[in-house]
Amino acid sequence: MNRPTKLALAVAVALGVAACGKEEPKPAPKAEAPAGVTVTIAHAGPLTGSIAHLGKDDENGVALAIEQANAKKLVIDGKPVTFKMMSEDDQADPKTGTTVAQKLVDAKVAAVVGHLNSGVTIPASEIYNKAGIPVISGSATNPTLTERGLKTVFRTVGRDDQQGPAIAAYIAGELKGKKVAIVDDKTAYGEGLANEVEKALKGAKVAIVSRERTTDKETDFKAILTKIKAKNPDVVFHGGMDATGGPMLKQARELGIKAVFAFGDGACTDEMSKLAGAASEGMACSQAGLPAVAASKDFQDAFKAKYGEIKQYAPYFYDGAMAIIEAMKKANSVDPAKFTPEMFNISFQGATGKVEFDAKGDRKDAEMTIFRMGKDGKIAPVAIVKGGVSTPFAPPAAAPAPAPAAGGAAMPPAAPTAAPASGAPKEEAKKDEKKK
Ligand code: ABU
Repeated sequence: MNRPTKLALAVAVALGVAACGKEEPKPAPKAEAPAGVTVTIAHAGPLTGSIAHLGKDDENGVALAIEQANAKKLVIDGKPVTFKMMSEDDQADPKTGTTVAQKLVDAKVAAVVGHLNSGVTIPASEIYNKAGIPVISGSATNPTLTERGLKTVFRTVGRDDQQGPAIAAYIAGELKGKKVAIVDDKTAYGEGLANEVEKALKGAKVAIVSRERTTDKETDFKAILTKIKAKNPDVVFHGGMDATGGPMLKQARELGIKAVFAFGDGACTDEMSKLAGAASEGMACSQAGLPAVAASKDFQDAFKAKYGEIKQYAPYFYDGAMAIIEAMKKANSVDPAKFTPEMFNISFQGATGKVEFDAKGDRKDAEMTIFRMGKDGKIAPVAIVKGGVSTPFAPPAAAPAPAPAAGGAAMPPAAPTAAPASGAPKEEAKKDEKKK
């Protein structure tokens, strides 16, 4: 095409467009995706110090719950929700715990899964309650936590007034304790549980020959152990964590104390065999919930693949985070003022069984487990105590196969006639004198 012809064509096209008043067609506007929201769920617990191994386990449980919830791409109130975790170290210290609580409130987290220690969770929960933020612990067992009428406080484990009678019945029954020495670490958990055990043992006409006190920071127990040795008890109960329980048990054997040692959940860990060595073999302990080996297979597989062995409370912290998310779904809101009341109405199959809360915020139908430490340095469940009834624990493989439930049902305990766990002492099903 020569130049004049090209020019004429361009002019003609321009005139044509102008005459029709038309422009180049634009692509049709896309439907706008609703803006997503990011919701922060906090974890708080001891991430440094002598029980950091337990705090980290809890944090991992919360992280796994959040990761799985995000994978489901939840939509709440019409908006895609992304959860993120903010985790803070309370150093197992009540004062640091309240500072952490204020920090989390100021950060406007939607909920807190924590703390580990009763003595930290109780004061911290006052701060969360004032701010209208729910808090749920997977380990704090002191009854006071849920006895103050606060409608924002929950726990996925049982209480020490359930756990104390359970381990006391084991001490009086299976261990045939006639003379028992009791020690506590002066924390809300340790002292409270020791008091419950003492009360239940006295009710069973067992003599308390010594009542000693230490602290959760102590490392040398020789002075109190020397006093205990003079009383020649057949069982020693310590209300404290594994960080004190392990060294105490080791030092007791070094002093020639032959009594069986018994503990609550704070010292009911495999860590005891690392801290006490061979002295830990045969120790008895209780947990205020089902053992980790009875947690749902889905949970165990996912947790172990990512974090390794479950140390203690991870399934309970996982269920704590799941409970918060369930309440948000039920309320169709991520606003704590709207979803917190729904915590009392949720019901779901968690890693630790059916999760429901009573009017106080306590776990409904909490089950207590009794363990013994084996030669292999691992605690093995020997009995489940529920509603005051003790049933021998059967490993999940021996239990009747449950119908699979969404989220993975926890394995039920064996029927009362089932065989005891291998290597565990023989256990007879029996009724506790006190039904809780
Ligand atoms: N339940 C034992 C450890 C946590 C606490 O209650 O302090």
